[in-house]
Amino acid sequence: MKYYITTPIYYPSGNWHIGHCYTTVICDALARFHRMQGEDVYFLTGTDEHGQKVEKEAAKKNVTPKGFVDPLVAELKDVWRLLDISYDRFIRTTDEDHVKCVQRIYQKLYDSGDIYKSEYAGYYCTPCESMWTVAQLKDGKCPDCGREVTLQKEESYFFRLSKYAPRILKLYGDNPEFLQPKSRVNEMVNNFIKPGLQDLCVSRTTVKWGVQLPFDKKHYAYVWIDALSNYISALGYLSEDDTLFRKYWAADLHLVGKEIVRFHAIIWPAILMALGLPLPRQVYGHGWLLIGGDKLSKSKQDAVKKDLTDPYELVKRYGADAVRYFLLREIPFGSDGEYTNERFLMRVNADLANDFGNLVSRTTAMISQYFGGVLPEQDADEGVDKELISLADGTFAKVKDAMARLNAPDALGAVFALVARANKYIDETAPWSLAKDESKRRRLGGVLYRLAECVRMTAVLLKPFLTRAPEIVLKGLSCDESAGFDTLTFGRLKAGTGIEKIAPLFPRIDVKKELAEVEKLVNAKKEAKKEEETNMPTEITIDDFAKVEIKVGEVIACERVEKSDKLLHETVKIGDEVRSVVSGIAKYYTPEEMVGKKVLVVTNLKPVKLRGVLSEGMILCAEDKDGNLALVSPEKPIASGGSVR
Ligand code: ME8
Repeated sequence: MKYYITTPIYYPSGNWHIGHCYTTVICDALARFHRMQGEDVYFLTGTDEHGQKVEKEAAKKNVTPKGFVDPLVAELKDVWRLLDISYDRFIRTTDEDHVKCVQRIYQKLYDSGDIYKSEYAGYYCTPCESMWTVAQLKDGKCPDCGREVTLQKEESYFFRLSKYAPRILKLYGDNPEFLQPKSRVNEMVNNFIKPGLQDLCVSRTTVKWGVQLPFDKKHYAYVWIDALSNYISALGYLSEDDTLFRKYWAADLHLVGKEIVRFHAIIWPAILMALGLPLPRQVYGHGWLLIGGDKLSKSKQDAVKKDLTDPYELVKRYGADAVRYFLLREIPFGSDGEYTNERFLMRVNADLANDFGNLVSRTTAMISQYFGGVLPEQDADEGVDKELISLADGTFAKVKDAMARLNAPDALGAVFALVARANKYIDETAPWSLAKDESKRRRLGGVLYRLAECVRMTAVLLKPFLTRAPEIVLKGLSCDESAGFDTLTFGRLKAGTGIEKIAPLFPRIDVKKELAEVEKLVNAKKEAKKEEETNMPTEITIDDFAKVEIKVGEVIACERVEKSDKLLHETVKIGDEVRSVVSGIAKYYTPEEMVGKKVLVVTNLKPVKLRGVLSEGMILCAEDKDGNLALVSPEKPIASGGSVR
């Protein structure tokens, strides 16, 4: 069986935060789970790089859009590497095969009449890359993010979205699995479909950082059509080699944040219908990580004072398993969840360091202490043993059921119920007391055998969720680290197996102390960033620069300004005009040296009087950090009055 799962493709925004990791970590756990079930999994993620936002940011930084996004994409890949994200392809919308595919999709839709030419007037939200009608605006601002929108009018191509409204409604009705959780269906129907779906503007002439339309080179693809197409372009749809497409399409799951359900549950199925392709089995709109009640976002992140949101730092301090575990366990699936470092640390401490870590280290330490690191034999089961064994045997079914509902918190809840039961079993059986009585040695062996089995089964069950600890545990139990779900029956460990004493897997964190340290770190980082920003030259646009008028002048007379040891008074000929200019260069040039020099003069400064002398311009000089000063002059002879560009 195949399983095709996708994350949304990320805007290369930089400032990556823990909220960004949410969708991808869940997808990774699902991909790993299905692989372990023996399915043929294809897991896709990537970046959404075109559009006005990138075009503008790159222009501000004076780099090409590609030059702007490349380092941000490299950073994101690094985050995924740190979190052990096991994607099969990382697609970039700037990849050549993707661009070609988008062009072919447009051509196909144009040829079939689903794309037509008309004129667009609407309100555009650049950060969201979304177009809105006036009726959709909220207090004149973007209804999604509340920011300013700009009125845009242009000749555009449109996709016949309205035509597909009845089929989309029927899709929701006939197939409740298509869009989950259920509440999102009502949202789509009431907010978007019922008020009337408009045809969608799918081209731009003003934004050039995008995919050029094959049938009209003035036009570039609307970023959302470009972006959504990644789910099929990555598989080679409409390419010379579409083997992957034939094998994996349709997607089994598009997991997305709830704010982009609209694109995935209305526009995307309509495009697929128009292309005559099968529809994804499911679109799931998950909730958000909140901070102080709001969605954790790039802009919000700058206001965070206490909490560490940077995935690099979090992985560096607590490890990939801890970050993955928190994301998978703490946020109720389908809802929003508040993120704080305190919640993070409490969760990791309680479940990983205390419950799981303790079970592993106590069990292996006792086998090492009482049996020299050799697994004893299981004795006849008593009532308390039977209860533990039946829980261990039944846990996989619960995990499987939860994962079928995509519910990692429930799946982990089931695994940790087994961990808790095994810890309780240690207290109930008190192996340290059994060890004191030689006649109970067989019973002691049986107890430790059962505990070792629980540890082994827990490690296998945790493999889709954690990527480091299960391997260490399985190695310590002399088990094959690639052990799959088929090993999840109690009693598979052989007596006589060598068992290593496993060191604590997760350090226990002193939460109070750690929170104080984290707060210091967050503030130090903020200060460093602020300093970097204030040291950066303020950026101006080319239009700002164009406001400054600079001309070539010739100094025809010069004298010292009375009672000043700094100022010289020059008479400068600029073309046909003669101007009086005062400059603070008396320490560097004598009046005699100045006469006859060609200089550059800022000519549109407001005139001022300095020491009573009129100054109608400014002579440009260069100054180094040692305080040397030199006039700036044209490098070749050039007539006075010439302008500087
Ligand atoms: O939307 N909590 O990209 P994106 C949970 N390029 N999830 C969060 C989050 C938070 N605080 N912040 C972000 C885009 N995410 C488009 C997608 S797909 C054809 C185009 C999640 O970089 C967000 O919900 O804004 C989404 O699933 C993912 O990060 C990428 O968001």
